[in-house]
Amino acid sequence: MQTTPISTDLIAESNARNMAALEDDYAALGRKLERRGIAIEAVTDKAKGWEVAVPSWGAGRGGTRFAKFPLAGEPTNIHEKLEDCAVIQQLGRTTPGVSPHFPWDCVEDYGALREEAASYGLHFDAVNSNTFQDQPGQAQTYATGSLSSTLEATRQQAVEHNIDCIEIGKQLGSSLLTVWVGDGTNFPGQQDLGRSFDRYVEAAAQVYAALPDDWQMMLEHKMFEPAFYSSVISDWGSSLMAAQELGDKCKCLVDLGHHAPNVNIEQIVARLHRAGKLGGFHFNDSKYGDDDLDSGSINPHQLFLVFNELAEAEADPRHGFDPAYMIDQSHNVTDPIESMLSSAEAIAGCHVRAQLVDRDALRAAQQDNDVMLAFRTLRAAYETDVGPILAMARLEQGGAIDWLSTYRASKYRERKAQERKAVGLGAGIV
Ligand code: AFD
Ligand code: MN
Ligand code: MN
Repeated sequence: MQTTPISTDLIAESNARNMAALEDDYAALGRKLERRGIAIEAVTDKAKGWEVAVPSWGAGRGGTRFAKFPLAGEPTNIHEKLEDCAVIQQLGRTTPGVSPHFPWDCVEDYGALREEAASYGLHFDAVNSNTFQDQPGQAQTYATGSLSSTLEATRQQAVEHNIDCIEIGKQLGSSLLTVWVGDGTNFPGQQDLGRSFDRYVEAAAQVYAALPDDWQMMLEHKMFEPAFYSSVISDWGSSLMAAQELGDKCKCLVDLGHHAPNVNIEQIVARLHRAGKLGGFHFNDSKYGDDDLDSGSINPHQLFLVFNELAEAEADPRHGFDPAYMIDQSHNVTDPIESMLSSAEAIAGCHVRAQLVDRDALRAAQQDNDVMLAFRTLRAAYETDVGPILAMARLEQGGAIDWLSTYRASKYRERKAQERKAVGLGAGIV
């Protein structure tokens, strides 16, 4: 018997009110797609099989370097975060995976935590290590680096923490480790740019050596922040070099916000796929830097273009195709449950639109250098409103057609505000 934080009767009542309109819209879209030779049911089935993991840290209110504004009823520990993730999955039906972060989500008994997640119909996705922040009682500081530190003891501490994360992940049923380090410099001359990369690769190799056979490790690059002059794994080139040196079980993770504005991220996706090193994604959106805004809220077209490359990669797997999809964003002013439902829908929508691209026509137009036809072929898919497909996929899997009004009608957050202890004020991104 699964635990359902939102009343299934409430979902059913809400769906009953929205059913006729959805059936009407779905039938109209079905006829439109049929004219293009596409069977809507096949697309809906594809939508139903698609998943994106949510980050445990995304369940709480995030903040900026200046402030955090807590939300009454926001989760204060991994158990409450799981409950909120269960709400997201119950209503949206695309997010059964939760990506935990350590030591933020440390508990005594990981076997019990895994069962707790399963009781909600959830499982654990990639485990994330944290060597970008010092913890109380920690022997060495990461102030001047972790895996790339000039200090042997600091590197060793960072390696051991990553290995601990693998051990926890095994108990949670995960098979992926994501490594993002804040290592870098704020001053020219502060560190040797070549040797810091050498040290990173050498230390990361010790983590790699601890990976079980069926595990993968993903390196997450980021151009800047917390270091503002240089970062050790600053870009996909550095990430790819390190992943290639480390071995087959190491791949690159693309966080959409970790690039300079206007960088052609979809091309990076195509390049990493070509190299057999496309490990996965952290979805979010940005306008200026690593803003961690909600996926698809600023530049939905870019998100679509990324998914177009993914659909292309899936059709032509080369070395294989199995990227890990995750959300990684910071919700500063919204209810994180609403933001993640909205984001998961935006991401799934781009996945579905990419399925609608007439790939044979696109390739033929590309081959013929028919620029306008190639562009319009892609654009036809982007401009298709796939909302009815997403809503039908939710409905058929027990979710809510209109997740926002259903969630608000449930008064979930108001109830949690009565039950949960208040979180403190303070600043900090996460
Ligand atoms: C960071 C990085 C990385 C990290 C997370 C923690 O994107 O994924 O684990 O956010 O908040 O900006
Ligand atoms: Mn990230
Ligand atoms: Mn980030």
